Parts: sequence; C-alpha cells; structure tokens
Amino acid sequence: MCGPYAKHAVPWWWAMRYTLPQYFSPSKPHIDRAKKFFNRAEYTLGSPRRVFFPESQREEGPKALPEIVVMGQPNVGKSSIVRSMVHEDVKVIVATYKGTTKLAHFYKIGFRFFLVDIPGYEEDDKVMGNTIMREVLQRRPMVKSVLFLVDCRGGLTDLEQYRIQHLEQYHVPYTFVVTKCDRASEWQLTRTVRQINKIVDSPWHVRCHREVFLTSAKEQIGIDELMVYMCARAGAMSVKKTEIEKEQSLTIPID
Ligand SMILES: Nc1nc2c(ncn2[C@@H]2O[C@H](COP(=O)(O)OP(=O)(O)OP(=O)(O)O)[C@@H](O)[C@H]2O)c(=O)[nH]1
Ligand SMILES: [Mg+2]
Repeated sequence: MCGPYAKHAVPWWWAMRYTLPQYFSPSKPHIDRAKKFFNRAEYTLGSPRRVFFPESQREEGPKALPEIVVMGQPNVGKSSIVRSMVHEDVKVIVATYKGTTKLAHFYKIGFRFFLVDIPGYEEDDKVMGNTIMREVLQRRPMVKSVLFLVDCRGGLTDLEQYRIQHLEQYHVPYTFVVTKCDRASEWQLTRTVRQINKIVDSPWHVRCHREVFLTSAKEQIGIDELMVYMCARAGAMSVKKTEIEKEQSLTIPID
C-alpha cells in the first residue's frame, strides 16, 4: 500500500470485529480521556495474599476503589496488555516463557480504579497462581469486571471453559478479550470468535458481557477501545451504554 495511510494500514483481522455480537467503538474524545487516566498509572508492589494488597483494597469499604482484573492462561499476553496501556516508566514484566507473573500486581489508574495483573491459572488448583487468583476474585465486590483473555490461536480450551464456570460461580462479570490476533490465521481467529460468540449468546452465561475485544498488544490495535471500556466499567468515565445487559434470570427448560 502507498499514500499517506500506508504506515497505518489496518490488518485483515481487525475487520473480524464486525462478526462479533457487539463491538465497542468509542469516540476520539473518550479515547483521549482514557489515555490521560492510563498515563497517570502508578504501580503498587505485587502481593500474594489479601492482607498484603494495597491498604484500601484489603476489604470492602468506602475507601476501596473499583478493580478490573486481567485473567487468563499463562503466556496468553496478560502483562503485555497492561504494558501496552500504561506509561513506559511503569514496571510491567513480560517474557516469552510461561509463569512470568508470580504475584497480583496492582496498577492504580488515574486515582480512580485499579487494574490487577495476576498469574496465569493452571489445571492444578494447589499451585500458588491459582491461590492468588482466588484471593483476588472470591468475595470481593470491588472487582467490577474480569478481562478474560483467550489466545486466538488456540481457541477456547476445556480449562478456559472450566474457569468461565468459576467466574459464574463467583458472580464476577467478565468480558472476553482475544489476544495475539496478529499471529493468527483466518481459520484460527474464525474458530475462536465462533466459540466465544456461542458463550456470549448462551442464556447460561449470565455474568458474561456482550462486548468482545480483538487485540494485538504487539501492533497496539484494539487497545484504545479496551482502555475506554475499562474506564467505563470501573465507573471512572461515563460512556453511552451500547451494551444490552443480559437477562439476570435464567429460563430452565422443564421436560
Ligand atoms: N505477536 C504477539 N505476541 C504477543 C502479544 N501479546 C503478548 N505477546 C507475547 O507473548 C509472550 C507472553 O506475554 P506475557 O504478557 O508475559 O504473558 P502473560 O499472560 O502475562 O504470562 P504469565 O505472566 O506467564 O502468565 C511474550 O513473549 C509477548 O511478547 C501480541 O499481541 N502479539
Ligand atoms: Mg504476566
């Protein structure tokens, strides 16, 4: 491609968002505002147990700020998503191997809410990473939303389906974020999107939000939208509600 837009060519996969049940498309002023919040991100030392969380976040109370938690399998790109949003001086460790993040890391975004990067979950519930995940998610009403990251190449695995059930049990709302889209083939991305659409449309997944995000932290695509979305979910910004919340009551078929 040549001409003035050559440098900003949109990759083929970005058009796949039109196949999603609902995609989130904020305006430029909203994006600029969200970026201001994220530019003021502050890192608080990671902690394995609730008693070591930032003081305001240890228990529910008027001082507790809302939290958005980034969750997913090891190496799915959780820390990379966080790093792509915050200022480069903020400490975020990313590596090619699994198990890089070992603690719950709290990033205070514009003094309004916390973005929490946790270790990847494993199959074995006794591992430290899973214990930390439970510490962060269980019975903590300040968790306003979980970004549930899925690697677009692998599709939804059994373990991921199992963790989604846990989020339903914990009554934590969650949003699907597809990562590493720049690496996927068309077939891989189509399969992943189809699997996610099935869950989003299912009446059994009541905590699942209808927006789905396609992202590439490497190419910095889909990140701006996600930043605005997080600010809106955490109540730091008001964005016109494009989302049709799912019915909270379930219709159980009787035979
Ligand atoms: N091509 C590409 N690579 C990515 C992207 N996001 C992350 N990666 C790579 O994936 C690897 C893992 O990234 P991390 O962000 O450390 O993954 P994580 O989920 O935090 O991993 P753990 O902390 O071990 O659970 C790194 O080598 C990143 O460079 C992306 O959007 N595109
Ligand atoms: Mg990490």
